[in-house]
Amino acid sequence: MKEFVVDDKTAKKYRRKSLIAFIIFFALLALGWTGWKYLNNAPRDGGIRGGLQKPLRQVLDLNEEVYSGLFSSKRLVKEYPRSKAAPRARVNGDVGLDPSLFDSASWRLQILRANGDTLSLTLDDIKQLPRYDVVFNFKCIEGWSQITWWSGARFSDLIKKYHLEKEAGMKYVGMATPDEEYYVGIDMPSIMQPQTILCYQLNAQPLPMNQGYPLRLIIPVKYGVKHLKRIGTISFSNTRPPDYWAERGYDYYTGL
Ligand SMILES: Nc1nc2c(c(=O)[nH]1)N[C@H]1C(S)=C(S)[C@@H](COP(=O)(O)O)O[C@H]1N2
Ligand SMILES: [Mo]
Repeated sequence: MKEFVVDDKTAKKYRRKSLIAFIIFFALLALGWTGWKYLNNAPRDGGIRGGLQKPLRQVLDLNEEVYSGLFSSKRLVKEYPRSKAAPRARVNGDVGLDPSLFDSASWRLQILRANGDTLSLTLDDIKQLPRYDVVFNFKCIEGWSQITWWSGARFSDLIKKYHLEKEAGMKYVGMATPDEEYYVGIDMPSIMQPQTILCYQLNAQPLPMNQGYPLRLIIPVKYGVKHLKRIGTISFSNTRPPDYWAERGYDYYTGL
């Protein structure tokens, strides 16, 4: 049997290599630890529970700058045949949907105009606008997606019909549930995109209560968080309106 011998020189070489590997390992560990401590102690942006660490928010804001710069309202989200739509759409999120606090008879869509007036619309007013159907892959940041079929009126048609051009010249739209428990802020190019609808039907049936009856937002260029169920008020502004999930540390833009 042939014995495997390691000469002194080789042994020395490997001892040195191991030592260097250990030094690098501990240096990286220390660097990671310092970085982690730095992030944890960094000032926060002041949302719920103090909000998100500022360096992390800066990364999200940079994402927004890049993605909103690339955004084109001419680019359409992929649509599918109705036969591909799930017969039972998944239900997720019930903030602002307490059925005991909702009176469907007195519901109106309240649109706050730039001049301070409020435009108060019924569901029939919305149904007067041209109907638009969209079947698309609905994506939630929690990691699921589902092809679903929604119908309603294009947000851009509402703007035209009610002469909200001045309002549409602003940077953001804010929406809130009637009880103001859930609220979103959306950039104007995304809400004016032709597939964004004020939606009153799912699978050609009135919206179920837990999916936003009587009217919800469907905005295929965004993740699920922005598809506010049960719209109570719509407002316009040049500064970011409050946003439920952004206040809890999520991305504000949440574009797809
Ligand atoms: N009023 C209200 N709207 C909401 C939510 C909510 O909790 N309350 N959750 C959002 C989230 S996270 C998702 S994924 C979608 C889910 O819509 P669905 O229940 O029709 O699937 O609604 C969005 N709109
Ligand atoms: Mo979601």
